[in-house]
Amino acid sequence: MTQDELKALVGQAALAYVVPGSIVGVGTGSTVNCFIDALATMKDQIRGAVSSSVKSTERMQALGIPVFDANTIESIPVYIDGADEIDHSGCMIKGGGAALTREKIVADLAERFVCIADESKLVPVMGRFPLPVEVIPMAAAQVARRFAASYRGTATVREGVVTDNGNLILDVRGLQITDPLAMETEVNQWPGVVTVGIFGRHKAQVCLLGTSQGVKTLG
Ligand code: ABF
Repeated sequence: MTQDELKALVGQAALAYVVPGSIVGVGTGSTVNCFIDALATMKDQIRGAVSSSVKSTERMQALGIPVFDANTIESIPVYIDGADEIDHSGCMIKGGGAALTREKIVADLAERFVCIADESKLVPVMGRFPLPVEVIPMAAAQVARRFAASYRGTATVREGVVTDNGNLILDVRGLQITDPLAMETEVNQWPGVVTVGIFGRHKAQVCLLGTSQGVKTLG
């Protein structure tokens, strides 16, 4: 099966985790786009969605799915989102789509995080995918220096990208993220860091992995 077919498979499979009558937390990326398209087939069975990006909002609104302001919601049963890498404990690297901040905000509203990904995303140790970090523009150089000093990482500004929140993305290469929680906690404290793309505190409780043998459910 092609990677796109695997994404469609898990996007459809995620419908099983949608609670009828609820507001659904919706992530960002090409795999989530498959989920959004599948969700539209049951839009009359949900109240609507809360979105993690302008792109996902626009896709859902075009399909007739109501999108709610996160500030009007106290909690949601489930958040469905993709990942750039996921390890066997459910920790993830996210942010390849530059939506990591709002993704983490919506994940924080959810009782359960269901990650949907093709099998290429499952790794023993994260770090091969460059770690995205959303930063306040004036702090980009200093945060890059901190990654070099603390983790021997090489951070570069993602060219041509401004996030939905008006910030920059650093992509950090050369990392071996053996303790995701520790790195997430440390980097979060650096001045100018808005969000680090390690989802350790907000890891996935369930991962639907698209494989050539079908959907594997981890967790
Ligand atoms: C999003 O899913 C991002 O955090 C991550 O970069 C992306 C993965 O995108 P895709 O499904 O297109 O591989 O949540």
